[in-house]
Amino acid sequence: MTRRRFLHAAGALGALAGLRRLAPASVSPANGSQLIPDVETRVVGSNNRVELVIDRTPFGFGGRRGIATTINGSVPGPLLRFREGERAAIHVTNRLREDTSIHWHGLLVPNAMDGVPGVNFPGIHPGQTFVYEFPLRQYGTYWYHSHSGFQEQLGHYGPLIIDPIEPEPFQYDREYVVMLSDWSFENPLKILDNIKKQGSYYNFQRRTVGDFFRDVDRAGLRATIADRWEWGKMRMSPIDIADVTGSTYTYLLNGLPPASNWTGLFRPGERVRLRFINAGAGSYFDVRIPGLEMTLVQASGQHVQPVTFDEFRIEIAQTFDVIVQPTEDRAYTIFAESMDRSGHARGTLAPRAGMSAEVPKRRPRPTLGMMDMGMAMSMGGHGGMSMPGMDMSGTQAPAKPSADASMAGMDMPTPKPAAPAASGHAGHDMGSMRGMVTPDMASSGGAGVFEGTLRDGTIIRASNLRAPGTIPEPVMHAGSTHGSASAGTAMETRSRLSEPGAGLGEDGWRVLVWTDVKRLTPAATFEAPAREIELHLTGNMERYMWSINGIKYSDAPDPIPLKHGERIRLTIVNDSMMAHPMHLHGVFMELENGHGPECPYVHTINVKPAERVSLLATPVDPGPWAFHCHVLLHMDLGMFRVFQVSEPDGTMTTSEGAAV
Ligand SMILES: [Cu+2]
Repeated sequence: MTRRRFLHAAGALGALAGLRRLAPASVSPANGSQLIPDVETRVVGSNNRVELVIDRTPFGFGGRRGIATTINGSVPGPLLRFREGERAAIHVTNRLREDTSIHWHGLLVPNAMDGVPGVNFPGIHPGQTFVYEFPLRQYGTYWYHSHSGFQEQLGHYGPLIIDPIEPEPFQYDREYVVMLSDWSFENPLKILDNIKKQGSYYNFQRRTVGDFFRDVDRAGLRATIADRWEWGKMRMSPIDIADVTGSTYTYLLNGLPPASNWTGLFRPGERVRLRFINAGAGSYFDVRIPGLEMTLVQASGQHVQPVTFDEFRIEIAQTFDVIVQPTEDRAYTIFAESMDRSGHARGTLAPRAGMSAEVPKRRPRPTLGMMDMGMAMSMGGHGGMSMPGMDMSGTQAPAKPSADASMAGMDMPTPKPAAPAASGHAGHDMGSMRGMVTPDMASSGGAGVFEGTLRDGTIIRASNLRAPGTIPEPVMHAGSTHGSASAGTAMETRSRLSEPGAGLGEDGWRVLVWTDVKRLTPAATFEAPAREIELHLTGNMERYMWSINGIKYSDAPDPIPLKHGERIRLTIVNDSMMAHPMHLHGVFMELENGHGPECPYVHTINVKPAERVSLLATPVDPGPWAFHCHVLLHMDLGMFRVFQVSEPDGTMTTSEGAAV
């Protein structure tokens, strides 16, 4: 009997709970009032019936108390575990005083079971029970969360695993879910209020006068002033890495703050599978386990070719399954720094309970660079997509003398009359550069034949020029800046899948990047898309506005129509200065990372500042499907759209059956 078969057989009997519990017995109630789920949700009988109750429960640590929105009384909610090929029947009862919902993140479910209020169903009203029933059409590590209000920020999320029918192509001896999240004792409405009044409210790590003189030393007074002026004009700061930070967040690992030290046990030499899930409402994590290398085996729940590294950045709403093999009889720290370095989550792998290892110091906060502003041009017209020597996203980026040099060396079409130069850089200052962008430059990327623009500005093209699975060419931005809803439109957008991201890659460690990830089995048929749909992510950090194509979802943009079974290329262009983890419901997307038929499947993809990401998809399940940023506040404020997939006969219906 293979290990997996054994696991499933045992699971059906409700045994082996120790393997499946989120928190091992070593994490005891002595840690205070944390709501540790201590019982897995059992799969009962042959119909996989699960009962979930959404309620409000007192929650606290470190002497502070709040009220969490809980699922069966815990944060995170219970681990749900099913088997591929079977059906799930999940009864969700709402004991809150407001509506609730559950969305099954990454699962391919019938539209009416997707759980997005106002898109797929009315929501679950107080006192109601809603039954989610769907076939389990896939294997892997996923999670579930509320799609109502700010409940996700308040604890309404949990892990979900579907064991595969086929044997897995890798071996392991034990496994743990490692669910990362962010908790605040502030009401999410208060957080939003604070940040709307002042975009930098939670950013205590502002640049100082000392930083200014340091940059003057390095880059000279003129370049430093130009840089500061440019950032100010963009209503951004180069340290706007995260908008809600450790000044209000406590970062949790399996529901526990760092001091509680969640611990997973191992015997030296065992292979341990860690199912990382980022359930943060607004936080990216940079994860490493000093002393251990990690091997990626699944991403977004799907098998990938093994790739080994020392550190990875987990995007919000993403899942990565890694295998580690600790051989020594000692403890290892699982260290998950928030991307902006304002805090960390932490846990331990140890041979015995109660052990701990050194907790690394957090690194200095990263700053954004010229690349993030879409200002680092393809030099000399070579049009290279990856410019390894030009990565200026490191900590010293804005002050590097080479930044100025790169601007001077740009190969540009004939300049149009420029905006008034503000820094006296005689045409080479960045402000005038943006003035040079013209609409006719927009199509120079050669992505395909322009077909038209939807009313909300979504661009539709026939897409038959670029081979499927290839990386997008850099593209100059069109003249439109998406209006007042968008500040600091990136001048040039390009693929950044080969870059580890701001603040990573300078420690001498191997960092996972998306161009390293290939699906395990190449696609048997890998067709070119018939159409390309291009959306621009837009925002204004100072006014804390977020939108797509400059239009908020509350301004009622039409659904974006898709045909059942059509092959599309979805191109997401980030015109803002912050990263956005974009999630499309109802379909797996194939990330075009240069590997053709080995492009990996994803349900969520991070789009870095000034990045252009393209994905292939073949939507099949009819109905309206949500597409949104997974930063909860960005979604709430309008970075949200609906894609409407037609019935096989071409008609459009909503999940309630009404014609659109
Ligand atoms: Cu966002």
